Order: sequence, then structure tokens, then C-alpha cells
Amino acid sequence: MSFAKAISVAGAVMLGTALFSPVFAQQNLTLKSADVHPKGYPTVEAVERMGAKLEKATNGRLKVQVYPSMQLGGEKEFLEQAQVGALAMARVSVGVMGPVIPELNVLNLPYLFRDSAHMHKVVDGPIGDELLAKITANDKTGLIGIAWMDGGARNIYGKQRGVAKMEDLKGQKIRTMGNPMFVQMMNDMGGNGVAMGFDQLINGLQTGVVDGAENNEPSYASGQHYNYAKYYSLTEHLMIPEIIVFSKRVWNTLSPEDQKLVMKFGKEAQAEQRGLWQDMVKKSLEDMKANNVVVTTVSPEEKKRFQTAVKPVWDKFGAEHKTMIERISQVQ
Ligand code: BDP
Repeated sequence: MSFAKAISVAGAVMLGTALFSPVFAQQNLTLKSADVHPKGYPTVEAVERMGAKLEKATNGRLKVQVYPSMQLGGEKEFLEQAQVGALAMARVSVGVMGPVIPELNVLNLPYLFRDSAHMHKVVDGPIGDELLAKITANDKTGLIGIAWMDGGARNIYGKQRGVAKMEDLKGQKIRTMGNPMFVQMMNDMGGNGVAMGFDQLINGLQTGVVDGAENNEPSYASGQHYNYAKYYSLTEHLMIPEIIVFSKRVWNTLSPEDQKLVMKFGKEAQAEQRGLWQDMVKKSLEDMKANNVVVTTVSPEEKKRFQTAVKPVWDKFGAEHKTMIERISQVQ
């Protein structure tokens, strides 16, 4: 073979390589991910484990670096950063995703799920897959839906007193996540809803901008919110799944093989996080006890009253989700 021919063959091979096995298949990349929770929290741990698997499967080519503890701000900021590709992944609550992906807002309706098992069944099944696909299909948001995480049930906590009935919420300013649905929900439940980022909450409690908030035991305990609000009441008004989203900008630089790995390990993270969650709830209850938290139970009758009280939220925000609500209620 002449020298010139050899060069042109090499060129054709290189061109072929460029066309058929994209250069991005071999890139080294550290995928940045963010979470409001600290290291050791079930969602942080699950994403770190997902990263370790990804690193092993790609011989160190792909790594995940989780930025915990609101180092990168609150969840609204995470979504913005993922949209522009500054973050590859974000673990956020569906609470903040609702206003961004309208189809997901159905999961934010108060007292939607009968119990945790119902919620798990829904997100693990076809409805869960369908809703993740809605994120990916949404052109405006620039996000890919990867996996669901457990967030237990949310309960109200405050500085002044426990909430055994609606009247106990009177005059209390209660922080909710930034979603108009929750502000109205809190107002309907008898308090005054104040939307605020999780990253603003401790300051809000300290300065008296709010008298309380609502969250699951792990968020309350790991954030040591009992230092500012000791009364924790089991209203269980929301059972909001959490979610891992991926930046489309970063996604499009990954080879199809790498994309498959991210999806696969994401699904595994979803299953693994559930066990971590159970342990964390137990640990959080112990921590709350050790810190003299006053836990108030809510009788089934009073829970019924709360459910009736939030009907206007369903009328206003649920109407567009009628079919999905029906499908969710049929999941056994
Ligand atoms: C926690 C969620 C977290 C939310 C937070 C909140 O894990 O994603 O940011 O609640 O209330 O339970 O903002």
C-alpha cells in the first residue's frame, strides 16, 4: 500500500470512528449532583452508591460527586443549575417539580395516598414510569427523569404547641415548600401557609418569620429543627415522593451505553434508598426522643376533618388530574 493510500485508509477509519462510535463514549466525566440533605441521609447515600457503581462499571471514566447540605443552594437553584448543565444531577422533592412539570403535581395533593405502601406501588409501577417520562418529554425544562426516592409522610411542627386538631393551627405561620398548592393547603388546614426554600427555614424559625413548618422525621431530625420547634404532630397530610433528575445538556454528551448505565443504577438506587429510609426514620425518632421533642398524635376523626378541609385544594389543583387520580386510587 502506498503511503498516500495508507493515509487515506487511516483517514476513512478515523472518519468512520467519528461517525459510528462517537468520541464522547470515552470521555472522563465527574457528574455533579446536589442535595439539600447532609452526608449520610438516605437520598445522599443512595446517589453516592449509584456513583460508586457507575465508576466501577466504566473503569473510573464516570464518577459522581454529591454536593450535600445545601452547599449549592436550595432545590429551585438545583433545577436551574441542572437545566443549564452546571449540575448533571439533582435530587429534589416533587413538591418543587410540580410547578415545573404540571403532570407531576398530582403527587402533591394532600392525603392522595392511603399509606406508604400505596405510594411505593404507584411510583414503582407503570404510573411511576409514565410520570418520569413526562419530565423527559417536557421540552422546556431540559431535564430527564431518572428515579424515585422515598420521602415518607410529612407532619406539622411548631414552636408553640402540638396540633391535635385544626383549631390548634389557628394564627400559626407554617412554612411550606414553594408551590401554591401547599400554601392553600396550609390555609385550608387552619394555619397560615408561607412558601419558603428549605435553605431559608432555620433563619425563618429563628427570626419568627414562621412559627413552624412541616416535614418527615428524617428532615426534621437531621436538620435539628427541634432546636427551634419542639412540637411535632402526626398530621401525615402529604406523602410526596422525591426524585432524581438529570440535566439534558449533560445527558446528550453521554454515549447511549453510559446513559443506560445511569438509568440502570438509578433504578437500583430507588430500591436501595427505601431500606435506608426505614432505618433513618427509626434513627430520627430516637434522636427526637433524646432531644425532648413533644410528639402529638392526631386521631382518625381529626384526620378526617383535615381531609375534608383540604377539599378546595383538590377542586382547584386536582381537576386537571382527574384521570390520573382515578388510576392512582385503583392501585392496590
Ligand atoms: C424534604 C425533602 C427535600 C425538600 C424538603 C423541603 O427531602 O427534598 O427540599 O423536604 O421541605 O423532606 O423543602
